[in-house]
Order: sequence, then C-alpha cells, then structure tokens
Amino acid sequence: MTTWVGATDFYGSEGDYQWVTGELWTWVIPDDWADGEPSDVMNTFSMEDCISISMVPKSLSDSGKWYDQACTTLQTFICEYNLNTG
Ligand SMILES: [Ca+2]
Ligand SMILES: [Ca+2]
Repeated sequence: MTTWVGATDFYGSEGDYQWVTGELWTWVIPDDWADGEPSDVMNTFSMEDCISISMVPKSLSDSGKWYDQACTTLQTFICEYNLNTG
C-alpha cells in the first residue's frame, strides 16, 4: 500500500518539490527516497510528479521511504489537521 504525502513537483521544475498546502519545502534528505527514486517515469497519462510513502516497499530497506508516482494514481492519502484552531 502506498499513501500520498501531499508533495509535488508538478507546478515547477523537475525535482523542485513543494507541499500542496503551500508550506515552505524544507525536506531535502536524500535518504528519505527509496532506492532508485525519484525516477520521474512517464506513465500513461503523466510523469511521476507526486510523492507517496510506501508501507509495502520493493525491499525492506525501502520501508517508509518516498516514491514519486503519477499524480493520477488512485490511492490513500494523509490529511493534516491543526488541533489548536478553535
Ligand atoms: Ca517529477
Ligand atoms: Ca517513481
């Protein structure tokens, strides 16, 4: 199972990732990527421009690591909610 984390390079240059919330992108740790990722492979409808995290990775060492995938892929997603508002 993979889950969207809310980051994309769809709007900028390849590899220029940003959070879909508009928050400042500060996550630049290469070890967060699974082996061979980001691969930006061309799929049926688009390039791989959205980031997911895999719970069933290709290998154990890639558990919890990031993958770029086509943004049109249907899968679960993570929501962020501020508990301190109201
Ligand atoms: Ca990309
Ligand atoms: Ca990929």
